[in-house]
Amino acid sequence: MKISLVGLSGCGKTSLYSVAFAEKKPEDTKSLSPTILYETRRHPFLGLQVGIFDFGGQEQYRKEYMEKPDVFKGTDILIPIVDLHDPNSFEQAKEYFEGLLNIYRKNNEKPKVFLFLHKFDSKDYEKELLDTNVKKAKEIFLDIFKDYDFDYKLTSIYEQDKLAKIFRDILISSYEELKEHVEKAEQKLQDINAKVIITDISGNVISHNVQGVSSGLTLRGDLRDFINACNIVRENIFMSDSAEFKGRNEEGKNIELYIFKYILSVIIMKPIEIDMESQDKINTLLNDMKLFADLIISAHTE
Ligand SMILES: Nc1nc2c(ncn2[C@@H]2O[C@H](COP(=O)(O)OP(=O)(O)O)[C@@H](O)[C@H]2O)c(=O)[nH]1
Ligand SMILES: [Mg+2]
Repeated sequence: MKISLVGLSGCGKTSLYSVAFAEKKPEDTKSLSPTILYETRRHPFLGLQVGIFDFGGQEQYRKEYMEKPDVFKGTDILIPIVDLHDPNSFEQAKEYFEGLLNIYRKNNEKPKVFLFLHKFDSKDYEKELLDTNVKKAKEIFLDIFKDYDFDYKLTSIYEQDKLAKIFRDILISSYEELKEHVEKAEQKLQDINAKVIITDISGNVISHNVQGVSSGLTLRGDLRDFINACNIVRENIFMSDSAEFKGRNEEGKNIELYIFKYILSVIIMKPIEIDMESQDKINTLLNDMKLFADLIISAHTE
């Protein structure tokens, strides 16, 4: 799956990538240097290799890849990014996006489009101006993409959890069924009396009910290592697709890790003595996730 992030220089492409996928703190993006030509990164998600293309937006590069449209080929999801803090750039961004759509037309491709109206925050920017710019941006950009499977999002790197969810939803948007499962799981998690974290095997968080366990899409390093170690045991010692692991200490703290189909992991932290109702809910959730893993596998082989 190829995702292309495009937009004028300084609109926030590299920051978006860094905060959502690469565990950077929003503040740390201030020292990023401008992307030269373009950068590709690979990110595994639910067993798929997701390629993320960050196209440097400076004028000289824009010209260059407009002349070599092959770099845009095979894009499944196009994410055009608009800098809401820079309304004077809107017209230029519009021209750029229209040029891109021309290339896709020529290549006979029709990616899904998620427009990011980005920097939707008042960090170093006035709130009133922001609202005006959102209105203006909607007028300018929303109907460029009307022939496409299109949606738009108001985004900011300073809302890291929301951003991670947006990317997660975009990544699973190609699988209608998966989306329903994620939404269902998300609801269930709210009323389970235990800490639950659902991730893929590489540590991309899909859903959780614990504060502070992830940075963007990425699960905390120690828990990621835990999954990784268990996954190695599953593969080399159990030699099976699925496995479960349990640990406890003397105080009655309990941790369980389930791996379903070498692709999905569920971590549960709970007291040893847990009420029946909660345990029932946990069991239902686990069954659901097992099914979810099956769905992912069959989606891949389609
Ligand atoms: N306020 C605010 N600043 C942002 C946001 N995203 C990126 N920036 C800042 O915009 C500047 C340019 O970002 P960068 O990612 O290098 O832009 P690129 O040229 O499109 O890759 C950096 O100083 C970032 O800190 C955002 O959501 N809100
Ligand atoms: Mg950049």
